[in-house]
Amino acid sequence: MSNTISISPIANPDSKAGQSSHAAGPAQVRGACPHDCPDTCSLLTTVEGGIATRVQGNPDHPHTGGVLCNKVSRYTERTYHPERLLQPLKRSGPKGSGQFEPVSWEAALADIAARLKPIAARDPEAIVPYSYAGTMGQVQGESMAGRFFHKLGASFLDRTICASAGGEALTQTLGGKVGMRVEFFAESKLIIIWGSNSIGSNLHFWRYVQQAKRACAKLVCIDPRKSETAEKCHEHIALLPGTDAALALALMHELITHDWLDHDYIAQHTLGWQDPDGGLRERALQWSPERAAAVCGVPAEQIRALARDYGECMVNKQPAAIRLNYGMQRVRGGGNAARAVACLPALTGAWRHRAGGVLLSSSGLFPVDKAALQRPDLLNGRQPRTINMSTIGNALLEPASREFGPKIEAVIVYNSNPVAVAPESGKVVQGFAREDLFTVVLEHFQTDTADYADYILPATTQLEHWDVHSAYGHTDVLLNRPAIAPMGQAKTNTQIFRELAAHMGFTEPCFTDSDEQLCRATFGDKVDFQQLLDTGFATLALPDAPFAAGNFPTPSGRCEFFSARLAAAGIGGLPEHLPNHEAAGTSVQFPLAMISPPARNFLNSTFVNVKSLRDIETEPLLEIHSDDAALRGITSGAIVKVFNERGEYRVKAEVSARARPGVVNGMGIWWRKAGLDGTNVNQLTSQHLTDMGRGPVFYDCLVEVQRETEAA
Ligand SMILES: Nc1nc2c(c(=O)[nH]1)N[C@H]1C(S)=C(S)[C@@H](COP(=O)(O)OP(=O)(O)OC[C@H]3O[C@@H](n4cnc5c(=O)[nH]c(N)nc54)[C@H](O)[C@@H]3O)O[C@H]1N2
Ligand SMILES: Nc1nc2c(c(=O)[nH]1)N[C@H]1C(S)=C(S)[C@@H](COP(=O)(O)OP(=O)(O)OC[C@H]3O[C@@H](n4cnc5c(=O)[nH]c(N)nc54)[C@H](O)[C@@H]3O)O[C@H]1N2
Ligand SMILES: [Mo]
Repeated sequence: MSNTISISPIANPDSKAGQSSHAAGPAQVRGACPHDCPDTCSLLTTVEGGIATRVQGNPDHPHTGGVLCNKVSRYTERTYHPERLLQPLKRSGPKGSGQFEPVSWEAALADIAARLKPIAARDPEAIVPYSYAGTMGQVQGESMAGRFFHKLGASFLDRTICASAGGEALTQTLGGKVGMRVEFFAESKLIIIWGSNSIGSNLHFWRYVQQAKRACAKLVCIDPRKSETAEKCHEHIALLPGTDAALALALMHELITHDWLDHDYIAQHTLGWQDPDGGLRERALQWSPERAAAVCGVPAEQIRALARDYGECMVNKQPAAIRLNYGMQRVRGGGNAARAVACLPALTGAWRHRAGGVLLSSSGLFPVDKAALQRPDLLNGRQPRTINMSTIGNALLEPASREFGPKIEAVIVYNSNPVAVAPESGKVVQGFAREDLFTVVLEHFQTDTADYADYILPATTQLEHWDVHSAYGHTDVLLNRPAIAPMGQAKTNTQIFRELAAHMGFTEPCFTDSDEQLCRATFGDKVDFQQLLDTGFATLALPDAPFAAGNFPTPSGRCEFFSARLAAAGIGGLPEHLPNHEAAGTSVQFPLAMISPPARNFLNSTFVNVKSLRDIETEPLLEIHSDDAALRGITSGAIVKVFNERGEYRVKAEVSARARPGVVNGMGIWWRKAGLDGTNVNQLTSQHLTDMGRGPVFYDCLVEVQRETEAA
C-alpha cells in the first residue's frame, strides 16, 4: 500500500460532524458500536480539537454498563490506522495484484457509471451487490444502497452467510427472531449456553450470566471446543459438530420418561406434540440418551444429568434459560437443530417465567421500516433473480444459462470481505480474479477482497457518520452521531450511492435524502427520535415474559413443534437429526472434523490488521487434541498442512485441551494475506448449504492434518 498518511484527519469541507466541537476543549459524542455482534454497545467518544482520542462504553446504557470489549476499545487505532484508505483507487496492475493508483472521485464515479450502464442496458441482473454486516447500521447498511440496486434492477442478494438457518428455524417454530429479554438471564437458575463462546462474542450477555452465577445459577456450555466460556461453566458438553439435534431430542426423551413436562402449557400453547400419525413426543422417544451419546460422542450420563437439571427447574418452579447462538447452525442440519432446541422451553413451560425460555436473536422485535429505507417500489414490477452470498464462488464461475440467468459481469462489494469470509475460497478467488469481471469495493482498508477490485472507494467509519441501530442480542435502539469529520476523502456509503445514482442518471428525489432523514425514517413514529437524540438509546416497549400465555407470532399462535409449512416444503414437519454433509468418522481419507470459530480479538475478518489486537492473537493457529497430534507426530509450534479435496492450508499447530479428540479448531477469520501461503481456513470449507435458510456450513468440514516441519 502506497498511501500511508499521518495521523491527523483532513476534514471534508462539506461534512457536518455531530456534536463534536472542533474548537479546543474535549467533547463527548454518543454513538453506537457498528459491529456484527449481539451486544450493540452504546459508545462515548472523546473528541479533542477534531480528533477522537478515546472510545469508551457508555455507563448510562444498562446493557453496555460502561464496558467495552478489547476490540472496540481500540477503535481509534483502527480509525487512524496508517493504512486507512483515504482516496479512491483505480487498479493499475493485473487483477488481484493489489496494485492501484489514486484517482479523483469524479473520475472514479464517472468511469464506474460508464462501465455499469452498458451491462445494465443488456441485463441489469448481471450486476450483483455483495454486502453483509461490516456495519450493522440501518443507514450505512442497505438504505441508499438498496434504493440504488432496486432502481438498477440488479440481482437480489440472499444474505445468508451468518444466521439464515437458525433464523428460519426460529421463525418456523416461534414465529420470528424473538425470544427472552437478555437482562432477565441474570435471574435464571440454570443457563445453557448452546453453541456460543459468550466471553468472546457476546461479552455483555456474559455480564448477566455472572450475576446469575453469583445468585447460585448453574451454567452449562454445549460446544465441541473448550472455549473460554466452556471452561468457566459448571458443565461442558463437548459434543461432535452438527449433533445438537440428537442431544436436544434425547433431552426431550428424558423429560418425557421422567414426566418433567408442563402438560397444561403443552396442551394450550403448542402444536404437534401428540398426533395420530406421530408427533414430537413419539419422535423424541426414539432418542434414548445412549443413542444420542453415540451420535454426539459424549457420555450418556452427561445427557441424563443435563435433562435432570432442566427438568428439576420445572418441578421446583425455577427459571431455566437457553442462550442459543449461531455457532451451532453452521452445519447441514443447523435449521433442524435450532428448531429442536427452540422447542425445549415449551415442554417444561419455562416461558412462564421472564427468566426462562430461549434467546437466539431479538432482531425480529424491532419495527424497522425496510420499505421506507430500501424502496422496493423502485423495482417497478421487476423481480430480479437471487444470488446466494454463501455460494458466491460458484456463482461467479457460472456461465449464462436459462436457470441461472446472465453470467455475473459486475460486483459491488460494501460492508463485507467475501474473499476472506466466504466458503471454498479457492473458487471465490478464481471468481473475483476473472479478467472480465468488473469489481468495485467500498472499504476502510485494502482487504483481500479489495485486492481484486477495479476500483476501491474509501468509506467512512462509525466515528465519521450518522446511523441508527437495532440489535440482535438486546432490545434497545441506538443512535450513532458522527464524532469527527470524514478522514481524507472518505465518503459515507450512502453518499457514494447517492453520487453513483446521479452519475447513472437516476433522478428520483429519494436519492437526495440526507443521512439524518434516513435515520428518522428507519423506525418512523415507532421510536421516539428525540429520545435517541437526547440519550443515544431507547428501549422497545415489550412484555417481560413474551410467551407466558402463549401468543407466539406463528400462524397458529402456538409454539409449532410440527410445521405444516416445512412439511409442505419437504423439509420434514418435525425437527430431526440430520447428519453433517461431512460427518466425523465417515471418511478414512479425512478423519478429522474441522470447525473454524472466531478468534476473540477479531470480529470476523475485521480488526485483523489492527496491530495491538493482532499481537494478542499472534498468528493463525490450528488447535489439535494431544491424541490426534501424537498420532501424526505433531507438537505445539509445528507447521502443519491441513487439507481436503477442496484445498490445503498451512498453519501453526497448537496441541491444546481446547480441542476434543477428532475435532480440530482452525481459529478464524484471518486475512488470507496474513497466512503462510496467502490462504486462510476457508480454503477448506465447502459451499454445501444448510437444511433450512440456504446458509453456509462452515463447521461441517472434514480434513486431514499432516506435519510439515518440526516445532521451531
Ligand atoms: N469477538 C468476536 N465476537 C463476535 C464475532 C467474532 O468474530 N469475534 N462474530 C460475531 C458474529 S458474526 C456472530 S454471528 C455472533 C455469534 O457468533 P458465533 O459464530 O455464534 O460465535 P461464537 O460465540 O464464537 O460461537 C461459535 C461457537 O460455536 C461452537 N460450535 C462450532 N460448531 C458447533 C456445533 O456443531 N454445535 C455447537 N453446539 N457448537 C458449535 C464453536 O466452537 C464456538 O465456540 O458473534 C459476533 N461476535
Ligand atoms: N470459516 C469461517 N468463515 C466464516 C465464519 C466462521 O465462523 N468461520 N463466520 C461467518 C459469519 S458468522 C459472518 S457474519 C461472516 C462475516 O463476514 P463479513 O460480513 O464480510 O464481515 P467482515 O469480515 O468483518 O468484513 C466486513 C468488512 O466491512 C468493512 N466495513 C465496516 N464498516 C464499513 C462501512 O461503514 N462501510 C464500508 N464500505 N465498509 C465497512 C470492514 O472494513 C470489513 O472489511 O463471515 C462468515 N465466515
Ligand atoms: Mo455472523
